[in-house]
Amino acid sequence: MKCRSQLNIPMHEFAPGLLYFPDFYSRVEQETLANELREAVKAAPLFVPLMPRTGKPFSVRMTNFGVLGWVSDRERGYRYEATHPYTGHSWPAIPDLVLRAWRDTGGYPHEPEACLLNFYDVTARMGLHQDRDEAALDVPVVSISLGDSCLFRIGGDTRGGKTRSFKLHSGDVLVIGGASRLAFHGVDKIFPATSTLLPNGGRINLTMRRVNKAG
Ligand code: MD3
Ligand code: FE
Repeated sequence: MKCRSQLNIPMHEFAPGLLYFPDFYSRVEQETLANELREAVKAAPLFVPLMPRTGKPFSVRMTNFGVLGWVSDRERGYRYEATHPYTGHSWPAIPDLVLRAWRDTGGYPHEPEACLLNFYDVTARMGLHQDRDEAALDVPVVSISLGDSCLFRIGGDTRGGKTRSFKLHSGDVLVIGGASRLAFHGVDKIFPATSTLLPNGGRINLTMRRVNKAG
């Protein structure tokens, strides 16, 4: 397997375990990705997850690819499921071009089980949260941004601590592992009309994860 040091991909370490790969995907690759995602979303339509207990809807719409997908509803809360909550079908496969980011940046020798797609219209946000629904908390999360730029915020392992903000742009890849894996993070703002990739605007974020240990 070729690792990042053999591929000479520019990278900045924003914080321990938080690796930033600006413009990982070229414009042509981003267009291919957007077209592949459009097809996959026809098979696994975007849905609005609901908060556990309160049933409050997320402002972000979601779907998933891979063996397992992240879902949430009022009664059963956050969890990974093998099938789409409305169609009942297995999630579509993770596109190869998406897997390339995992293989070239994540430094983990096994394939991801889950790929969550978050779609933000220009008014959507994601509040500060930790990602801890995975048993494999030692494996990095690999995130791909497409479409309009956003303001991403990340803090430490406790709520209410100091946070830092970064802009993420279309084609960028972020790897979150090590000391950053349990950091609180969120998306404060989408910057409208900052990309021409998605004809109707908005932002797509893909996050690939290992859910279960080993394998
Ligand atoms: C930092 N997504 O899906 S991606 C999520 O842009 C999520 O849609 C955001 O937070 C988005 O859970 C942020 C970057 C990211 C992903 C996972 C992380 C940052 C993270 C896990 C731990 C710490
Ligand atoms: Fe998250």
